[in-house]
Amino acid sequence: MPSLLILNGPNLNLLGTRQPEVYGSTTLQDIEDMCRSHAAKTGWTVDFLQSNHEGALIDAIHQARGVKDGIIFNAGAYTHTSVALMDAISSAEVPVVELHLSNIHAREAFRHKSFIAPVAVGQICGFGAHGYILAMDAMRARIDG
Ligand code: CA2
Repeated sequence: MPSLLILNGPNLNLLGTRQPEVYGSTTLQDIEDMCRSHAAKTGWTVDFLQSNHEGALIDAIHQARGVKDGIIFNAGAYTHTSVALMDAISSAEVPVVELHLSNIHAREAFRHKSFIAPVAVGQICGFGAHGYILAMDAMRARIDG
């Protein structure tokens, strides 16, 4: 069974509790449940992790090396700032799909820049919580060839 890490960055633990007009009313727990149920249907083993700490996200990427078949990564605001996360992905040798709930390209200019995009296999954004399912299917298609 292919093994997937779904990794979520800073402030995503607040989903569904604030700014529903931007991020929707789905909580991160709802998203985890949705991903686990999709994984059970499609034959994935899934680990789901959220951290507000850049170093913890880097550690999770390092630990995925040689163990996980893919990572779906919503790096939150670190997307737009973190060379360290970009370097971690580059050295991990695990395919990463970059994921955002909102369409970062339709928002403030500072959100248009992604340090994750150049080292990701692709980017999904703007589809809200459903984006996680799209990302899982995209990763699966890539792994299955
Ligand atoms: O659209 C996305 O998924 C983002 O990664 C979300 C980040 C944002 O900085 C990125 O530009 C795009 C922000 C996550 C914060 O989530 C909150 C949820 C509820 C209340 C406050 C923040």
